[in-house]
Amino acid sequence: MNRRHWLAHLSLAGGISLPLFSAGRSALAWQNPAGAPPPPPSGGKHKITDVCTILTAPAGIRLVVVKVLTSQPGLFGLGCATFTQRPRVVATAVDEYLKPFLIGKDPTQIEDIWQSAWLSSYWRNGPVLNNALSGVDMALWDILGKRAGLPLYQLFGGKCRKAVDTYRHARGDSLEAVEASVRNFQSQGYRHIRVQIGVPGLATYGAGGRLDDAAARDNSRVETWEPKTYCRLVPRLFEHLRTKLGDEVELLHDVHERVPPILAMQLVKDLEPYRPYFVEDPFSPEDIGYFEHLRKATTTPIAMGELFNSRHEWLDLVSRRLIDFIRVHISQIGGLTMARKMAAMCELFAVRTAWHGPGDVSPVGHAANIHLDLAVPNFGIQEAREFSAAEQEVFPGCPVLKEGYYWVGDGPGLGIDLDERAAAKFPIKDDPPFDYSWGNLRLKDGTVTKP
Ligand code: GCO
Ligand code: MG
Repeated sequence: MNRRHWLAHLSLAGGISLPLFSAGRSALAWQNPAGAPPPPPSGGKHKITDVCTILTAPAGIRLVVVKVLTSQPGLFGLGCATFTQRPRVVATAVDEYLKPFLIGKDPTQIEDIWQSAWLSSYWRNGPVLNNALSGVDMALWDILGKRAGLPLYQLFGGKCRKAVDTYRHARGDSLEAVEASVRNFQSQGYRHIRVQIGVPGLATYGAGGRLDDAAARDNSRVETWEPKTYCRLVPRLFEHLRTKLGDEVELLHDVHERVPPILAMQLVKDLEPYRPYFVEDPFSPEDIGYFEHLRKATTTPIAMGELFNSRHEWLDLVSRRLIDFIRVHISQIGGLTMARKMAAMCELFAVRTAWHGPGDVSPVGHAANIHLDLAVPNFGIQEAREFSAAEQEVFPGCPVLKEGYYWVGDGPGLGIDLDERAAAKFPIKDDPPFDYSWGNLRLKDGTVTKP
């Protein structure tokens, strides 16, 4: 078989991890009758010629997008590498470290590039390096799809569903305000709605923050939080919503890890009679040992994972069936290559996917989420958001929301573009260089607490 056919075989494999290069000669005989050694992993005709990051904030949130260019004129890929709290560090990891490692390599060798880039820093698994790797990884999948002329969901095995069911965020400062917000989403066709209620006088996650001292220096503006009132209020919110809205609507809630574990256990138990679709992040990654106790205490479905980086954080939770939804930020775990493996493993343990999809996932990252959502059998739900006019200008081909479902086009690859000129109109703000509210949430006595 000549070299061209060899490459065609690789493309057809669509990135499926066939052990082509580790197999012995006899295993390869059917493909390579002449007995010539297979080309090395970087032996393809097309090469990576450049890798760069684009930092942009069309919706005011700092986004990091990676672009991988190839020797084939006009063929490039895009990937999301957004770690909004530290965007410039990710850009450095891509521009200064991954780029030189990747130039000249074959962009179709996605698995090999993932494995080697991951090991290329020796120390691995952090949010910076994983996001950088993800930007490259998604871009390589995008390139593969464009070369094949197929949308990514097709390369992942084809659609398991017509579109992707989503949830949106309802919020308010009173029971009635949250109810009105839920009704508003229902009237737009949403069936799943996350509900968050503000605790009067406290900076409550998901319900509008309260800055205590707007006159203070940026880096010392404290927000105040105490968990007990919140833990009493949320079950009352669910009771109110079930009474007013009935049983059909699926209600979700995000604890955002900001409650001491034993209070979170009580809260999740107290919500059980109102049948939440899931309760998210009841514990922080540091308190992971509590999940087995929670499982014994309640049948409320649990979603977890947006802060996870490493497989060591989720393997045990999944294989011991301690959670129901895996909710990682795909770029945080290293991109689509790792997320596909995670989804496959979760499928075997009846854990469903609910990829993280807030404002600090770029439209490119949302497109990646959706392609995977379409193709995995164990899809659960997708956190969604509307894209502003500015975002649509910067990212032509943004996913579309219709009647509560996310849709992507059937263009090749991720099916989304980046207009670099438009992106330049929305530079990321360096003053202040990041959002100081992280790390400044404190209890009334001044003790710092999880955000
Ligand atoms: C969610 C999240 C986010 C995070 C944010 C941090 O469930 O959507 O908890 O809103 O707070 O992504 O940067
Ligand atoms: Mg969350």
